[in-house]
Amino acid sequence: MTSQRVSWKKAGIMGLGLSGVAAAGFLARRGVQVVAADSKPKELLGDEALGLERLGVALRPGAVATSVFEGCEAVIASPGVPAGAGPLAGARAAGIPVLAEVELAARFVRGMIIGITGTNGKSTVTSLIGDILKASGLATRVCGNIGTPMTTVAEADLALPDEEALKVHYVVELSSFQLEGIRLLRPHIALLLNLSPDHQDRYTGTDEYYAAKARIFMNQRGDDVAIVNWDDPGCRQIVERLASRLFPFSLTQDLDDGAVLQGGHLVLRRGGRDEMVIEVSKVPIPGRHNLENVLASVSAAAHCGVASAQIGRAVSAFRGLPHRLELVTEVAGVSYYNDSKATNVGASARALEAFTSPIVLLLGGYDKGGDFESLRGALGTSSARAGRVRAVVTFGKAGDDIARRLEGSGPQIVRSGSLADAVKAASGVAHPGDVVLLAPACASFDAYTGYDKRGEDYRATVRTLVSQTGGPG
Ligand code: UMA
Ligand code: ADP
Repeated sequence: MTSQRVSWKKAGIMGLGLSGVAAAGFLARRGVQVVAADSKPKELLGDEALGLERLGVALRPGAVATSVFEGCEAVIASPGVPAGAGPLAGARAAGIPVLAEVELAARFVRGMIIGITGTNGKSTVTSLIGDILKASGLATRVCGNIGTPMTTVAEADLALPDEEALKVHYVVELSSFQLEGIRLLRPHIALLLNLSPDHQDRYTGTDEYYAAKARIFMNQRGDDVAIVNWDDPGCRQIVERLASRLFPFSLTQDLDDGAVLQGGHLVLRRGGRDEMVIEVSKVPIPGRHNLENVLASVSAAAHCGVASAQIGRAVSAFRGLPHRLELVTEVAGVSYYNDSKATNVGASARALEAFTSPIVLLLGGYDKGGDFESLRGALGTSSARAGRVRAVVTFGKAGDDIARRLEGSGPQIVRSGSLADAVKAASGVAHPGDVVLLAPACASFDAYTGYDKRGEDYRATVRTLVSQTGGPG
């Protein structure tokens, strides 16, 4: 195996989804003997996973023995496999390092790594930074948790000569699950966007979850940059022990050095000089949280050497990602928004801030241990947004539990069954001029394979309303 940092003859792969298939193929094509396990039975594995056998990968589907990785020199764990899973525990007990797929990839890339983490906004920021860098002509690869395994792009770049490879910018979305398994991965620019409780079905508490996020900074050195949300107390606390240069961003504070909001403009302040990047009114993605995302993205692009005017142009051309506060259509004067990617309470709370009209909020799905009571403040009559949420419609597996936990918080609570039932119920309680918002604060896995499928179902259901009412508007 050809890398200064990897010399394995035999390696294990745990989980044969996107990351596992990419990592297994990468290693097998480089002559490593690979054992790849997945708790699914063979008939449920995808064609890509089954195709690995042609590369000589030994597949171990179904009930996976704790000793399955015996004799391996490393195991690449897919992010969705909990650290305590038997085969991973077995590997660790045998002294075999358990690493993330992004760690494997990072050992082979020669360019600059821009790593993005935080509870919410990662994909938006990853994609916006990617757009800005591409628009300015830099060689850019967008990868990681956003959907393209980093190993896939790293493998394609192995063919580049050094002079080109050194110029590549890897914009990598990093989840807490991936960061758990890094050892040497060192982002030259690391972004921490925000911290709020999430994935409490996987961690023992928020401390453990936040500690996983903080690992993004652990290998940074003095000449690296840490871009951090200065309005988020949890983020500020984490950076107390930084080895790299801090570049904070804030919508509320006047920083000496950093990215700030000033006089209706997003401004980069460096070495006592202010550079206007874009007027707030020209930022095309809605909500205050997206201004934070833009501040974070322009900070990263500026540290890659992109000029402020060029950054501003690329930001104004950004259309946002599907399933994030996306307007589906208007039916009978009611605007239907799809924020299916709001899979935790923090994202749903921020989505509410994006509207001035009364809202009918759709909550429900697969509960990851969400603190729904913390939404009571945002919904309640005692809050500054009194009356803004007209009704909450709950749906899916967690629906009844959420309804119970929000009972008496202010708005009308309507219990429903499926997402389609919820849309129907919402259309019954919404008034013309209202917003119906799917920002469910839960994962989708009770009824869908992912947030995207749930968002597509929501769009389709809303469009059925259009045909029933005889057209939009
Ligand atoms: N599996 C086991 N044992 C287990 C759990 C899973 O064998 O205990 C197997 C499953 O049967 C399946 C495979 O592992 O065959 C799935 O692996 P995975 O869940 O790690 O998913 P991948 O397809 O490899 O996708 C992962 C990320 N998924 C997760 O973190 C859950 C993708 O992020 C990411 O895009 C992809 O790697 C490429 O880097 C998705 C995600 O939901 C979008 N991320 C979470 C989020 O954003 O909240 C963190
Ligand atoms: P991630 O990749 O971290 O899940 P996304 O950009 O996909 O982030 O957005 C996920 C959800 O969080 C969406 O519902 C979106 O509207 C919301 N969101 C985006 N940026 C922020 C932010 N900075 N703070 C809070 N919520 C956000």
